[in-house]
Amino acid sequence: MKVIVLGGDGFCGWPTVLHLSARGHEVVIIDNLARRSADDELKAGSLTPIVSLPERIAAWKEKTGKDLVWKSLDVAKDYDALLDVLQSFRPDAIVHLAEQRAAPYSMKSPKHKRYTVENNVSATHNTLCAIVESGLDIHLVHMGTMGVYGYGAGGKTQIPEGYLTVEIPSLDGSGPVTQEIRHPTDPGSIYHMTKCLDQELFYYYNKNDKLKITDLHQGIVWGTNTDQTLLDERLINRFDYDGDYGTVLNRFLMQAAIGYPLTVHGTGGQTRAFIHIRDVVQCLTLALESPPANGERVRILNQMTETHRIADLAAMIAGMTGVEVSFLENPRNEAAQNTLPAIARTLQDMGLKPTLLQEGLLQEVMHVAQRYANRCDRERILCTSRWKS
Ligand code: USQ
Repeated sequence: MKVIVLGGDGFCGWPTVLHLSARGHEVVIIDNLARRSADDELKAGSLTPIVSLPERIAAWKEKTGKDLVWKSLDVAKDYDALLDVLQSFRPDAIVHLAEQRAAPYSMKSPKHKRYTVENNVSATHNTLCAIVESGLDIHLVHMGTMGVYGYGAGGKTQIPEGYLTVEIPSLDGSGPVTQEIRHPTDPGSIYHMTKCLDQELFYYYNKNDKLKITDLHQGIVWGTNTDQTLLDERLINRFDYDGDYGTVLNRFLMQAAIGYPLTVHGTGGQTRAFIHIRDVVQCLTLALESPPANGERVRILNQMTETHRIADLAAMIAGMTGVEVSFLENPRNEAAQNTLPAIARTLQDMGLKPTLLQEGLLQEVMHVAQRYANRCDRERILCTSRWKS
């Protein structure tokens, strides 16, 4: 299969590129290195030492003999160049990971809010528009988020995979009409809001232009490496631990590795969905290799393997490593506690074999967080981005 990976240099993108290439797919990376620019802006970098994208590509060629092509363009701005790549490469599928993906970064300032909305919404719309203009039969696989459903109290009903069956009173009083609608959205940050807006774009282009679209509602990713990124240190994936881009579990693992009290926001009663990076690449591949049928509505799959309360995660890591836990004032505007009963069956039915926390946590602390602990800048750990001034 010919696949374009938008955002192929990023945290989920790079291991996806390698996994697809290893499976024999022909891969073109489109990336403007925005994630690396954010490192420069924030004066924070990956805990793991990542080499430049051309060096990554050369290392992959050296190790496997396989070619990767990189096109440097901004999907949100360079529409004509994007269309040119589609028309010359003629992909069967596009994996869309070209969005600013950090909630705290999206909330830092008006400038960051506007950048996140402009970049994410335009990147998605340009991609959809270019697929239609190319006239090609391209399956779009998009990385969405479990955060579109919201993290209210929950508990009384289950979160479905995208669609809810509802009953609406009929006009003639002949009994309720049953209908399937998309689950209501309830974003908790500007970043999460952009993924809600993406859903409207997908709905329209699927309805009007019959585009084949899979929207993966992903949980919080943890872990660093996959079989391919472990082949050579130059192929290592990035590991974000800073207050803007680091996600909670990887942050806790790094904090444990350097003996920094675990930074639980509020009481830690927040329940969130999690998935290992190995499973991310499996899921994306499963979705790509079995596209929706022509004419099928937007396929929405929940991409997560387990749910945990933040305080429980902290207690688990503290128990494993002896590090202290500190409960900080929550910089976010979010429910102090919630449950998250979500269905995530389809990808497992399609063949996903999950890596669960119990199996992978200790390995991650030892092999990644401890190994590169000396690269950590303690000044970058705390979250400085606030949801309300
Ligand atoms: N949290 C802490 N301590 C920390 C960092 C975070 O207690 O040091 C808490 C947050 O307050 C929040 C939870 O942990 O309640 C999750 O925060 P996070 O930064 O790990 O994840 P989030 O901001 O929700 O976003 C991340 C990714 C995003 C992805 C999303 C999946 O950045 O790309 O879409 O996870 S989900 O949350 O399931 O929507």
